[in-house]
Amino acid sequence: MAVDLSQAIPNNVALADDRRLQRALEHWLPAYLRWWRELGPAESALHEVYLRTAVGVDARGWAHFDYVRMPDYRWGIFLAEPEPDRRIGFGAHRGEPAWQDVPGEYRAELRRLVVTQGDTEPASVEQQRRLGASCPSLYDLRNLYQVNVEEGRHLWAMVYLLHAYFGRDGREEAVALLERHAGDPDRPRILQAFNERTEDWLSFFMFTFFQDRDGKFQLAALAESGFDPLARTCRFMLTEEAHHMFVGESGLARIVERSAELMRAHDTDAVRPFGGIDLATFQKFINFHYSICLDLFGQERSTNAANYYTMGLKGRFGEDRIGDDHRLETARYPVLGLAEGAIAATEAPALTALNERLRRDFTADSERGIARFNKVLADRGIGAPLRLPHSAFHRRIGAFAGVHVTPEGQVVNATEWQRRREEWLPSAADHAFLRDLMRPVTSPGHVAAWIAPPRRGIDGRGLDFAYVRLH
Ligand code: BYC
Ligand code: FE
Ligand code: FE
Repeated sequence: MAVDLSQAIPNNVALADDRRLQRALEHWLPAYLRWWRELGPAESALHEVYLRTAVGVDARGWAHFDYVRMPDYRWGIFLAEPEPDRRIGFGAHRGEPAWQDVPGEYRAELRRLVVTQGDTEPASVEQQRRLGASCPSLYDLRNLYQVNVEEGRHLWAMVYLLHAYFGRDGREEAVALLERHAGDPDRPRILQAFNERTEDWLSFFMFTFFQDRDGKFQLAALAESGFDPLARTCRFMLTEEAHHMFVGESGLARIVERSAELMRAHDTDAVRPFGGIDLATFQKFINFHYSICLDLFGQERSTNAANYYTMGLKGRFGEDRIGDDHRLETARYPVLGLAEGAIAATEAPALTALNERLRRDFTADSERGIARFNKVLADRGIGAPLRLPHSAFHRRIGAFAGVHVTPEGQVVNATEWQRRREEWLPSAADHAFLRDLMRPVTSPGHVAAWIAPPRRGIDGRGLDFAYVRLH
């Protein structure tokens, strides 16, 4: 399916052949641009940013780099190529042809999944709005903006589905996606982690490491959907998600590298006086971001999740690589819960435990990243101290909401929790320290002292390349 770049809305869904849909989306476009101007990256409208723009859905279509002013970015609608004769891979409809339209009986559930997914995309842009003012380098600033425009495109992806397949209520939902805002007390974003603040670059890299990884797993589960347009949209979004996680993982690895150098040079863990971020602070940010992201998977036992699966709307991560019946009517899965004041595993029906299963896949993937940070430390002679906290730590959704659990998995009372909270989670003083530390570095080739330079540039460019021309 050819990509049509001549249109106001670049797309590979033959939008020009569907005048009504095209007009509806062109009507939504100014509202989107107003939102970008008001709640997108602050004071960025005139900057020329060396961005990658999708001009096709294969690997080659991804190779287009040029300077772009972000309001002129070509946000488009791109679905992965259709798979001939695709069949539904799981649930009650397993083996039936994938749906090219919304099955009427599942319309409400599908719309809800699309809206929840769509809500997170602009939320993240809002959360990251002010980071440009404290960027550690032009290279990093460009990466922030690349992530932002792609999250904007992910919003377009979901808005396309709402407009094309959900009629009038879809159009209303598309408007509402621009009316809820991250952290707005009256109209917050749907999922709590998308209402938190992302004020400094340690938080940004943690966000792209953990929260975009939730994106990876949720999108992978939706990429299995029997509703083929959703599956194809998510498959293309996953190619963008990989870059977001690269930004997070490499950013955090560079911070750890710099901290390790300072620890060696000054023979101390307390590197703040030398302009670095101490590992104790780094660990607290891991604890915070990992725990709020665990909440994004929903409750350990969820009839919603069971229904989505049985209906064929949302599968498991790597569904076709799993060697079972893909219906799960009788299968069991271990789930953690609280029994007589202690954390214990019990067996639950595998269908209701699907959120928990996806969460575990996410944890395993996160562990691999943490191991890489520990390798950076080990290579510099520092023992492996970074770790993920216990999955019951600092939870607001599910079996451990309202229970106080230490990062080691010890249940404690409220007094003990309050007394030790700042040992485990970022404090106001930690945030103030980072705010103070992070002053903008905007001359080409220069990098802030709290982070090591990147290994290599973007698109074969050097580290002293002007990745953003500031205006
Ligand atoms: N916060 O049965 P349960 C991304 C609600 S990130 C607030 O367990 P379910 C991105 C739940 O709605 C990926 N409420 O829920 C990353 C339900 O409400 P009702 C985003 C929550 O449906 C970075 C009730 O609690 N995509 O793309 O099984 C940058 C019962 O819970 C939360 C998706 O999430 C929460 N954390 O699971 C940019 C995929 N958790 O029915 C972008 C689509 C649960 O009682 N969403 N609740 O009113 C889903 O698949 C599901 O909605 C969830 C929740 C997995 C989120
Ligand atoms: Fe996204
Ligand atoms: Fe992302």
